[in-house]
Amino acid sequence: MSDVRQRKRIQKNETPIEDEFEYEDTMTQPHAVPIVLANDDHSFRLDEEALKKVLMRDEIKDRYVVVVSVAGAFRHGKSFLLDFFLRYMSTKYVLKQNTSEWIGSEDAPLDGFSWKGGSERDTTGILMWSEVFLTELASGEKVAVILLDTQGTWDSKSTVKECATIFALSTMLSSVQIYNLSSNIQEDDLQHLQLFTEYGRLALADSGKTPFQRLQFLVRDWRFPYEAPYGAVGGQQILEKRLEVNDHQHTELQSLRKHIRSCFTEIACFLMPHPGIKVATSPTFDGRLGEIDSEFKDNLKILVPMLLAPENLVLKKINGDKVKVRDFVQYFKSYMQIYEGNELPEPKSMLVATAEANNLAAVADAKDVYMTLMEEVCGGTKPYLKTEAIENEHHRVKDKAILQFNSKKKMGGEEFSRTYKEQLEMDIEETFIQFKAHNESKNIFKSARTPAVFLHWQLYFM
Ligand SMILES: Nc1nc2c(ncn2[C@@H]2O[C@H](COP(=O)(O)OP(=O)(O)O)[C@@H](O)[C@H]2O)c(=O)[nH]1
Ligand SMILES: [Mg+2]
Repeated sequence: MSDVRQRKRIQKNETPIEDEFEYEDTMTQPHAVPIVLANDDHSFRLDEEALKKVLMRDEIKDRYVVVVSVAGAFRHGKSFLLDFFLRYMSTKYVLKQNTSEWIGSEDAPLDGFSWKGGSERDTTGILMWSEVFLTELASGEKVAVILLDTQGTWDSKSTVKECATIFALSTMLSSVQIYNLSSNIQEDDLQHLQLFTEYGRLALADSGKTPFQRLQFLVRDWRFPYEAPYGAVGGQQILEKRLEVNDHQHTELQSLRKHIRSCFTEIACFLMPHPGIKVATSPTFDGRLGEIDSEFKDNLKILVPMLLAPENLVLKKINGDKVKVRDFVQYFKSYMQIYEGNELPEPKSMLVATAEANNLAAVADAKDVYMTLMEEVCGGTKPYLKTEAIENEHHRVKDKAILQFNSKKKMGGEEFSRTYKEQLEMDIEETFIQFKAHNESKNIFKSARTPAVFLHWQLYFM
C-alpha cells in the first residue's frame, strides 16, 4: 500500500494495513500461494479467494488445464525440484527461449517454492505457483500449466491422516502426479495409493474412463545404478518389478497392483542420482548449481523437459473430458468439501463429488451457450425484437443449451443429472426475463413517455 493511502487510513482512524503492504509487494513477484491450509484440528480449508485470484483471470480461465503436482514425504527435495521446474518454465514459456541453459548459472541461489534443510516440519497444505504458464499445443489447443507443491510429513498418527488427505487431494487435482520417494519404491508407498484404486474401480464402473492421467514415480538418491540405470529406462525396470503381479503374492497385493494400473493412463518411474553431499547436508548450501553433483544435473536436464516440454504436457481430464481452468476451480471446490471433514473420505463420496463437479461444469457450459447466443440475438447493441420474435429465439437457444448439457459426459447417471438440468432450466428462464426486460427498454414506442414524443416517433417511422 502506498504511503499516501496508508496515511489516509490513519487520518480516518482506520488501522494501517501492514499485511496489505506486504501483499501488494509480493504480488509483483511470482510467488507460492497457499491454497489448501491445515486447521488446528487437522482438517483442511480452501482459500477460495486466493485460488480464484490466480486462476480466474481472463487470459487463463477458458484454457485447458495441465496440473503438475509433486507429492510425497517431507524433506525429500520436492520444493527443491519444483524450483528447477520454475527455471525451465520461465525460460521456455515466458522468455520463449529454446535452450538447454534453462538450468541456470553455476553460482545463482535457487529460489521459488521455499526449500530448506533440517528436520523441522512445515505446515501441511497445498501451494500453487502464482504464475500460470501459458502455451499452445501442437494440436492448437491453448493451455495453462499450473504447478502445485504439497507439504506434509507422515511422521505421527495425526499427520499421517493430514498427509493422506493432501496426497489424495493433489492426485485428484493433477494431470501429472509426481510421487517423490526416497531411495526406492516400497510396499507402503504403493499402499498410499489404495484410496485411489478403490475410487478408480468405482469411477471405471460408472463411466468406463480411466480416472487419472500420469503417475510419475520419482526415486531420489537411487543407489543401485549397476542394477537399474539412472533415468527413465532404469525407472521402468524397477516399476515393472514392483507392480508385477504373480501367483505367489497375497491376493490383496495382487489386486492393489492391478487397480493402480487401471487408475492411471500412464505410469512411469525415473531414478535420480544423489545430488551430492553439499545438497544433502550443508547448512549454508543455497541451491547453486556449482555445488550440485554433475550426474544429478545431467539427469535433471532429462527429467524436467520430459515432464514439461510442450510436446510432453498432459491435459487434465475428468471422466474422459478435458478440463478448462474455470471447471478446475469447481472441481477443486467440490473435492475440498469432501476432504474438509475430519475423516478421510470414502471412495464413494469422492465419486459423488466428481459427479457433482462435472454436472456443475456442464451447467456452466450450457449457460454460456445460452448467454452467448442470446447476446447475439438481443444483446446490448442489437435492435428491439417483437415479443413473439424474442420468445422464439429464447426457445431455439434454450434447446441448444440443453443439448449442450445433455451431450457433455457426466458421472452419476441420469437421475443424478436431473436436478442439475432442472436448475439449469430455471436459471435460463430467469436470465430470459432479464433479456426480455432489456429488450423492452429498447422499445421506443413503449418507452416514449409523452403523447407528443410518441406522435413524433410515429411520424418518424411511418
Ligand atoms: N538427499 C537428497 N537431498 C535433497 C535432494 N534434493 C534436495 N535435497 C535437500 O533436501 C532438503 C529438503 O528439500 P525440500 O525441497 O525442502 O524438501 P521437501 O520437504 O520435500 O519439499 C534440502 O536441504 C535440500 O537441499 C535429493 O535429491 N537428495
Ligand atoms: Mg517443500
